[in-house]
Amino acid sequence: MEEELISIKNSAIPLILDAKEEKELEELKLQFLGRNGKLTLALKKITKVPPEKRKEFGMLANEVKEALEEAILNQAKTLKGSVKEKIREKIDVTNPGIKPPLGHLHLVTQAIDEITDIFEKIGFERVRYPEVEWDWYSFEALNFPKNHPARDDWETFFIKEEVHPKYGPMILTPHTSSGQIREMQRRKPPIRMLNIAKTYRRQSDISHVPMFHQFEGLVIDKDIAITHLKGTLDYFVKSFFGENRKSRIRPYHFQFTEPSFEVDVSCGVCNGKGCKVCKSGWLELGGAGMVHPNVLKAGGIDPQEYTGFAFGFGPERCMMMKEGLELDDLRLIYSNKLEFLEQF
Ligand code: FA5
Repeated sequence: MEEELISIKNSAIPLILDAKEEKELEELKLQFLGRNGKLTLALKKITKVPPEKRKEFGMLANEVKEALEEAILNQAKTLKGSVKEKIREKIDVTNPGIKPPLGHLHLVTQAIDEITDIFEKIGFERVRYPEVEWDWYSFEALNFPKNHPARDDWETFFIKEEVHPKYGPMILTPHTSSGQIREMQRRKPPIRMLNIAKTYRRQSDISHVPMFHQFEGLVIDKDIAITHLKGTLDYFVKSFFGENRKSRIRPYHFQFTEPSFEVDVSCGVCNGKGCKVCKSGWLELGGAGMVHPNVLKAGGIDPQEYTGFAFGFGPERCMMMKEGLELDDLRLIYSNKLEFLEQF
């Protein structure tokens, strides 16, 4: 029986040293040391060895087992080394490496950064308020009575949550105007707020995305008038779109501003004369107006003492107008298509 152990050792070692691949080595390991391997089966025969010889048999068995394991380990190291050597032979280490491709900021992030810089220069402070908001901040405090039909224009996503006795249902902010009230609650005038945030509406078509951004400006101080609003809009339009561009305000209706306006920027192609791109000479930017006295009251500010203006635009649309982009589908902006994104 001892001879059997020695013969296993003598046959296994040359095979191990001859193995050319790791797989072959694995197979040899199984063949000799596996559960039904030759050595394992031979060891089981220890019960047949006379008791006085068992110790000696055991020692020899261990010796053979260790020898095989060590040979396998060494051969594995040798094989790894030779693989590395082969790779080294193929690679010319003096060649310059391949640079991993570098990404860049998304075009909407670029627009947001630029807009922030423009407004910070004239003292606006960028703030952020919750994306998941109470109905009260988005509607009621903004002078929309409960069940007012104008609420339908902000096609709102509702969160399945308990309705708050004062603040009503929980929603995803459909516009950044909710930040007006939060800002008034946070500090006393003078206020110059720039609230840029994600906004959500149940809209998805070629000119609407369900998640977009808005930037909301709010200025509250003593004697703030429409001229301040118009001056701010002109400053923004010239800084963002170019020195030769103009802004225009048209009468409109929002619940939370009085008077309210729609804001346009003169077309960059025809400079306000009217062309194929714009038709009227103007492109629509967003909404604006003088803060409604009821909104000031809801924010804890005395409308007898203070007045203010607000505006809310979409950076996605601003970016498209600036770049002169005529996207067939606005949803492309958030499609993660590299061919599109790499252009900006
Ligand atoms: C508002 O949301 C008002 N809160 C704006 C405002 C603020 C008025 C302060 C007065 C004072 P409106 O629903 O028009 O207004 O949205 C403003 C801008 O958001 C639009 O001009 C557009 O640029 C952008 N916008 C609205 N819905 C979408 C949408 N689904 N996808 C992409 N952009 C959108």
